[in-house]
Amino acid sequence: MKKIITLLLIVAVTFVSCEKKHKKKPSKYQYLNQTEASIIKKLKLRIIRQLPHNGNKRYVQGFEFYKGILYESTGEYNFSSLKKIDPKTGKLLQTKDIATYFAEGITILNGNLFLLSYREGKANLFNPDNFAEKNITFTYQDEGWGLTNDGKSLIMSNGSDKIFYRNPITFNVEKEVSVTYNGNPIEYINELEYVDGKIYANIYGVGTIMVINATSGLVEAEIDASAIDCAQLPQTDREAVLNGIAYNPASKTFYITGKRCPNIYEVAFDE
Ligand SMILES: [Ca+2]
Repeated sequence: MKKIITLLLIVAVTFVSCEKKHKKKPSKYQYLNQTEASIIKKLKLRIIRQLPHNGNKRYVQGFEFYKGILYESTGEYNFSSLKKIDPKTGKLLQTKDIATYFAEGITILNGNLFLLSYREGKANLFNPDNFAEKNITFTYQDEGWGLTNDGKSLIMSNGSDKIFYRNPITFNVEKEVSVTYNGNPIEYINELEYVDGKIYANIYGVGTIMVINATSGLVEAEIDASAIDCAQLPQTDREAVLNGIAYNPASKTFYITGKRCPNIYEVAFDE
């Protein structure tokens, strides 16, 4: 489903039906919605630096910093991989091919690298230092899309408007948060990055990053990232959509890229 080009045209904000819109709500909810709408900030994306996105496996599904190294997972059957990238130069430091399934999001927590799969319903664990498999597999329902963590729980998306908090020992769902923008559910939530109580989320097929309150699911800010539209670059195609957000705590900057994007961008988000 993620390969359907028409999704590029879908606006991710799913408005409520007319029936629901005309349903009378308690006044306090009307007030809350208005308040919420008024406080959604528009942040500006500022490009600090551009570096090459190397290798022939670049269908990005996961992007995260760990010990000063940029980690990436890529998807598609026969093109799935785990990679370590030097964030200063873009040089590939290590690549491990994932031969048997369509890899999805990654995150590293408690010394384990968790790797989701798209439709295989399993998450596998690796040693983040050398990519050795730990032979531990968790299973889950539905599709696997993005993954991040808040230092305690794994935080996972599945292409819907829901974000799932999972226990890193048992993989059980501890909490489910619905993401809303001005009271309306936002679907196609893809790659994730947790930073200081906020979840930065790529919305699949849309050049927008939503900044979500990790507790309430309310969108608090949005970032127009259309200036970094990899699909417009000559080396790519229309599937080269924005995906991949990694926060570097050392520089306090974000690294973002896209599926098959030839570049990685170090950026900041300004008010
Ligand atoms: Ca990420």
